[in-house]
Formats: sequence, C-alpha cells, structure tokens
Amino acid sequence: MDTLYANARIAGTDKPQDLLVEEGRFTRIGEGLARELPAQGYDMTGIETVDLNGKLVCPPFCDTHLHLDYVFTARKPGAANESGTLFEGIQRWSDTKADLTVDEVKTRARKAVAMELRHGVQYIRSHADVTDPNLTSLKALLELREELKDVVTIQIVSFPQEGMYSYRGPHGETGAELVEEGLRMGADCVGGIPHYEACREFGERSMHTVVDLAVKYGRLIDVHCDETDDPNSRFVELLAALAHAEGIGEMTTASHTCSLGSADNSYFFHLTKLLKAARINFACAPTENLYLQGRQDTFPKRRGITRVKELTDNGINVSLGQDSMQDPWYPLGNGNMMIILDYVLHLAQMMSFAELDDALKFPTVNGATTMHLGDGYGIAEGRPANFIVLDATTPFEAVYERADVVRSVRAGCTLFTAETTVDTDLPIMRG
Ligand code: 17E
Ligand code: FE2
Repeated sequence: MDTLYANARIAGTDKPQDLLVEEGRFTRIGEGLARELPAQGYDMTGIETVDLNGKLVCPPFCDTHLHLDYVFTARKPGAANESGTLFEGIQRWSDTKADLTVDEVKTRARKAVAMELRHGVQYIRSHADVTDPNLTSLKALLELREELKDVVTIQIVSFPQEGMYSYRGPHGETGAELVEEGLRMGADCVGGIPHYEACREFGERSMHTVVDLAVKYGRLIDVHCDETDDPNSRFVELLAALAHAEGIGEMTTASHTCSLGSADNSYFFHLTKLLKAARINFACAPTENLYLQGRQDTFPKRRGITRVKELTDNGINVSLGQDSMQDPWYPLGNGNMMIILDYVLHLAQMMSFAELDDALKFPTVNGATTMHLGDGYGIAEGRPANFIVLDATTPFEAVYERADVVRSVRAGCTLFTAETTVDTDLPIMRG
C-alpha cells in the first residue's frame, strides 16, 4: 500500500513534514507534499493519506542486546537466582537448560519479539548460547530470524555463555569450537565472555579467538566484556586493540563493560585514546546491570553500568539493550526501550537539556551504528520505509513523557497502530 504520511514531526526540522512511501520506500520527504504533489500533477491514485497530527516520527528502535533464548525461563523449577548475581544466573541457566527444544525456544522467543515490536523495536541483536552440544538455542533463533525477517531484523551472536575455554561438552568439545560451529551455521556475530573464563590468560586467549574467527568468517563481533565490578577485569582493552589491528573496530561491540564503572580515572583516560582510535561500539544494559552488579558491595554500592556519559562525550558509540525478559538473571524486562533509556539517563547523569534533546539517539541511530545497518536505516529518501511514531511532538517531550509508540511501519506496511495490537495476520503470531 502506497501512503502519504502527512504532518510528521521529524527531529531537526521546524515545520511538519510529509513522507511519501511507495513500494516500501521513502520516495519524497518534505513540507507540504500533501498540497504540492497533486498541484504538480503527481498521480495520487492508490495513495492513501494518513495524518500523523504533528507527532514525532523517528527510525525504529534497535534493541542491541537481548537473549531471546532465555526469555520467560525465570519461573522454571531450579532457575531462581537467590543471590541476584550474574554468576548465579549463569549457574542456574546451566542447571536448567538441558530440556530445551527448538519449538519451545521459538515459542518463548516469538512472544518476546512480539512485545518488542509492540514497543517500536524492529532491530534486535540476540545472543544464542552455543555452550550446548545440540546447539538448540542457535537452531531455534536461526529459524526465527528467517521466519520473522519481514517484521523484524534479528542478528544472532554465537555466544559461549559458559566460556570458550572453561566449557567442555560431553564429547570434549570446547566452547570455542561450538562458537565456530555456530558461525558455520549462519550466526551473524562472534561472541565471548572473557571475565567468566577460569583465569585471565584464558580470557585473553578467548579475545584472540574471537577476533580471529571474525576475520576468518567475515562476521561482526559482540563480546560480553567485563560484566563485573572488578576494576581489574580489563578485557575491553585487548578486544579493542586486536580489533583495531585487524581494521574491524567499527564491526566490534563490547557489551556490558561494567568494570569501567569501577575503574579509576587515570586508566580510563589512557583507554579512551585506544577506544577513539579503534571506534568500537558499546552496548549497555542498564536495568540488568543495576540489578546484578554491586552485589558484593555493602555501602557505598556501585551502580553497575559502564561510563555511558564519558564514552559519549568522547564520541564513542553507545547503544542500549533490554538483555533479559524474565530469565535467571532478571525477573522483569518488557522490551520497552523508553524505560531502558530513562534508566540510563539517570544512572549516567545525562540530563543537561542538550543531552535530553539528543537522548533518542541511544535507542535509534546509535543502535543502528552498533548493528552496522548502514543505508538500510533512517528517515531519508530512497531508504526502506521503516519508522515509528511516538506519542509526543518533540524529542524532549518523548523522553519526558516516556512516550508510547503509537505506530510502527516496516517497508511501508503498518505493523500496528495505537488502536491495534500486533497484527494477528503477521507471521509472528502463527506457528
Ligand atoms: N548472560 C550474561 O552473561 N549476562 C547477562 N547479563 C545475561 C545473560 C542476562
Ligand atoms: Fe547479556
């Protein structure tokens, strides 16, 4: 369906804009098109007009860090995380993951995707735990990536939750071998978890393996990196240096990096030079890490998140992730990126008016940078007509009100409007 979306507010423009969408792409964007096009004799037959009443249009949200294979497992017998730590979460998942099946993972993940979609997300980077000799999570998410590609772009990380060198499968397979198998099967990104390896040397070796595999298979990198309050966990520097040496810094993401929240300033000052040169991305999961970190602290208690403000001020890309939805790590999480954004602005103390006016970049363009979406993303003529409408008229108001997403459009097709739930004809609701 070709559509003229009239009266859209787009950040950075003073006057309402009209967006013409034909064959799934933006073909014209400008002021007053609803008047001008017919006056210019443009053939408007078959073009429906939708009045957006001055509401804010922005590119879809990107959830750059989610574990779709873990969602809604928090209430499984044996999954309860009593200490609330990351490491007990990993243990509980390990203890309870033997009974996964492809169908059951897909059913849970499909529900999570529907929730994310309803909050305006159209791009998700999901980890798939490959420390499992059957690779059940990965098989399920590969199928789902294909089945749902018309409504959501899913990138999959071949992620060794139990370590590349700490994990041994029943036939002696290492986590590293399983990560590589995951790449051969079609995962988009190489994962790692150096802070979980048995010793620093294994963690360092895993960073070499991650970068080697990314080069060998031509994939992106997304490492769970330094997800600990321990300021001596400094794998991010090795990851950045190795990726930079291979010229793939921009294809690399360090997720979590909580230890930077505990590192001293002189170390961070030195590291910043490398990060700026390497141009790696950071993905922050503020709600989970606020909950999981600081658990060995009494008071003062650390906040757990990486240095979002300082990285941003140095021109280093930071994007956001929901990370968990009711899993052994975190009992909440509903895919609402406006909540995630709200937390990060508080935790990182980013509330100058300039920062607030610019804050929507975190779940949008910064996410697209992390995911390397390139020209496939953004509100511009010639690009796919993927966008959301927020119940606000300015970026500040959207952040201030934690605005609802009232419409989501993908390749010119409406996924939902405020009056509807996710369209039941979408493939996501079947199967
Ligand atoms: N696994 C992990 O290593 N870290 C996390 N925050 C979650 C899963 C949710
Ligand atoms: Fe994670």
